[in-house]
Amino acid sequence: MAKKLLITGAGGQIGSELTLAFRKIYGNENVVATDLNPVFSAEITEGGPTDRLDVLDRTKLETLIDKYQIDGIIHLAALLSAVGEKNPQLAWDVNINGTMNVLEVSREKGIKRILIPSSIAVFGPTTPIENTPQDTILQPSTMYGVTKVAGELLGDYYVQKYGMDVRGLRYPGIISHETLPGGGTTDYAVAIFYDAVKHGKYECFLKEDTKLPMMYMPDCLKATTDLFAADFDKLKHHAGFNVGAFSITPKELTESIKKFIPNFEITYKPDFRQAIADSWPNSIDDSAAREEWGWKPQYDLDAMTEDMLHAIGEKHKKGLI
Ligand code: NAD
Ligand code: AKB
Repeated sequence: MAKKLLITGAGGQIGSELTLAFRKIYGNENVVATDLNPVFSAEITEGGPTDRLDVLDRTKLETLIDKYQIDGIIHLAALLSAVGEKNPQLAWDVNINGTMNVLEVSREKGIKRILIPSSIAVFGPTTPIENTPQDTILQPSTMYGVTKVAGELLGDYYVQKYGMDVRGLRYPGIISHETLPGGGTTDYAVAIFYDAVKHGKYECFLKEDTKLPMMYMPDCLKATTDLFAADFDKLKHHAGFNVGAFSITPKELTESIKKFIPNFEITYKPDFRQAIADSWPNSIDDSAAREEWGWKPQYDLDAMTEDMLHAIGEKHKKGLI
């Protein structure tokens, strides 16, 4: 079992909270937060080690592994779907070459456990859209999806070829209130809450009936730390576990927000992200994750909405947003 962890891309939407979740379990001093742009919250900076790391800089990765005696890596650094479509070459470079650096350096240095998140973006227009199976067609239509499929295949290859312990899970859209999302297609489901609290209205870049799988951050943190801790011998899959929580359309999310802010108004102005969303599943079959490492989400739509509106409302009252 790995004891000293390094997290790449730790300043992002997920890393900014996942770092603290891992520190709670493994100890503050034992989780090193790194990012290309190492601007972390005070809680992360004051609580434990931080460093600058560009995942394309293999030498620096080696140096940090030696410096902190790292034996586990959570590799979050990536470009997401919408920013990836604006700069596909950079998305390929960071997502593929960054992942190869992490895997190769891990192989050379005998890293005990590596977790690399994947995404529902591995699926595409030819994938069954409802209750998308664990093992199914992976023919994505975005560069982000292409890199995530390759990342899963590489992870599984390193397990088979070198006997390494590489794991990953296909996150749905993650909804949270600490750090803003970094440029994905599911970002509307975060932006809608900020605009609901601040302005009472929101202009959505997806159509009202676009159904996508989503998950609230506390469930994302639990899924990730649970998979990282799971017994290797019980895993039949490795680098790409489906994990589901709830599936929603912008219209359904609006109805949920209206239970708390009755006058909330939404308008729709779909842009290039609509085609990306249309290529992704409506819902996910996560029975393999449930069977192999006990996955079970806790938040449904209304529980998430209530929590999000409360947290963002508090930020608004304090003048932070
Ligand atoms: P994010 O965009 O919020 O954060 C990514 C971080 O990576 C940023 O802090 C950025 O500075 C950093 N980064 C970019 N290039 C880098 C480089 N060359 N070297 C080091 N760091 C670099 O992303 P996120 O939402 O926190 O996603 C984390 C992981 O989870 C990614 O692999 C992503 O594909 C996956 N994921 C996220 C979601 C979601 O809804 N947030 C859904 C599915 C999968
Ligand atoms: C995105 O929309 O790109 C991400 C994801 C589902 O991978 N949130």
